[in-house]
Amino acid sequence: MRPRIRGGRTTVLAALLSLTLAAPIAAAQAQDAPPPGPTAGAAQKAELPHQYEVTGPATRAERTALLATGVSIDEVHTRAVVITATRAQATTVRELGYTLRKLPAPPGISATPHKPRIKDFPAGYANYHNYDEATKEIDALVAKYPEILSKQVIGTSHEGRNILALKLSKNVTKDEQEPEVLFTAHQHAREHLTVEMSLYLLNEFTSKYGSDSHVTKMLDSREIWIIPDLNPDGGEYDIASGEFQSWRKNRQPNAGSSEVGTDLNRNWDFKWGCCNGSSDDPGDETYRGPSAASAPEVQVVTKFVQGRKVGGKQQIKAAIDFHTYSELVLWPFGFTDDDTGPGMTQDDHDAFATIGKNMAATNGYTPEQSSDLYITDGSIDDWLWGDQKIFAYTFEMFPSSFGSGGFYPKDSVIPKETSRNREAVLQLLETADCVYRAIGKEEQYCSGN
Ligand code: 0X9
Ligand code: CA
Ligand code: ZN
Repeated sequence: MRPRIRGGRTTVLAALLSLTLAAPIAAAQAQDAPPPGPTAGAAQKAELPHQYEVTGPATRAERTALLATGVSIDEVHTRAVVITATRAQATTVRELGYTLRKLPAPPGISATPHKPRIKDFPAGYANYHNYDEATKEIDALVAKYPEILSKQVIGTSHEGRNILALKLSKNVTKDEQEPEVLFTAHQHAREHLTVEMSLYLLNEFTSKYGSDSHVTKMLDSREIWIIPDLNPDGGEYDIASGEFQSWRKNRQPNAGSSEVGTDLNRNWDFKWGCCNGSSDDPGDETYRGPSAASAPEVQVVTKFVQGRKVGGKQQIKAAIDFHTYSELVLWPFGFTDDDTGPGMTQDDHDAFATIGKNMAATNGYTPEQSSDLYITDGSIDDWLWGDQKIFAYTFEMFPSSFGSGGFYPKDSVIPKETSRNREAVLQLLETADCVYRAIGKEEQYCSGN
């Protein structure tokens, strides 16, 4: 067991600690704590995880080994990574012999310390949509475009927020025999730009239908599903205090632990927990949960996707799950370094890589297999492909690095960085009727359709 400062301790316990241990905690903070923000005087505040630049890890094996300390890897460079870690985890990583540099904390609001929870984005981020704002915008679009956009509540989050699936298609109320394509976003709480990506697609596909020929063609011949917010509880928690929490997981409590949350992108029921690509410790950033699909949010989307099987045939052909950051187009598998193997033929791999590279050519992202970064098990794209045979990609959106805003770029980037993926999304929609056309094997794989 390695020592760790628990981030999720109760206020009462923390207040008690601050009474009995005020001096040692103050001393520790003087050494290693982030610069005091506007509310840093509140001693009862739980420790926030923090980002560090780690110099040393240079191979995917070294990066995967680093994950065993419980951190998340947020950025990968040739001989360095950026991680999110607690103070104790940072110490453990230093003990591995790596050099750590603490990065500046994300911004907060310049509000009065005693102001109660404000539940919204701080200054410079006002154009990001919190959960209520996103819901209102979606409802307004559904009201305005009822012929091509419909909304259903497919379930609820741990805290009871609605998880939505939006369908975009001509004759939207009918289930037509058309290739279906799924876009999901916001598994990770702090990756708020991905909700904006969902809203961009909803706005673009509704407002341009009938005027933009490519958009029109896709709505006429495809059924597009958008699940705009997979982790509404985490997203709201991340902004609720007015100071970003760098929160990653959902907000589900863990039995027998004061630590909150499961990493949704380690909780999917395919090779769950198989391969050192996730953690069994509830305090860790990549905690996989007590069992596969234990998170209600993962269950809701799992059932939804399974429900798209008609006559035993999965209607969803392709998918993108949006994350931030690093500007990457990733394809399965994440659980293994192997390019091919059981469940991934050479043709599958070649189609994945070709379509991935074609999409990346439109947005300037870097295309690669997801395990080139580090091993992940229980990720959504591995499940969508491994279990459902859906051509599933992960996009890591803007920025490319911490220096350009990391998880918290200002709202001024939203229009550019969401529309940046327009062509990639249209390409995937276009190719969804036969992904093997990308490698010239339409005849072999798709003639029976
Ligand atoms: O670790 C993750 O879940 C993703 N990175 S993030 O910084 N958004 O947390 C990357 C996942 C890569 N692996 C797969 N897509 N399988
Ligand atoms: Ca259909
Ligand atoms: Zn993510």
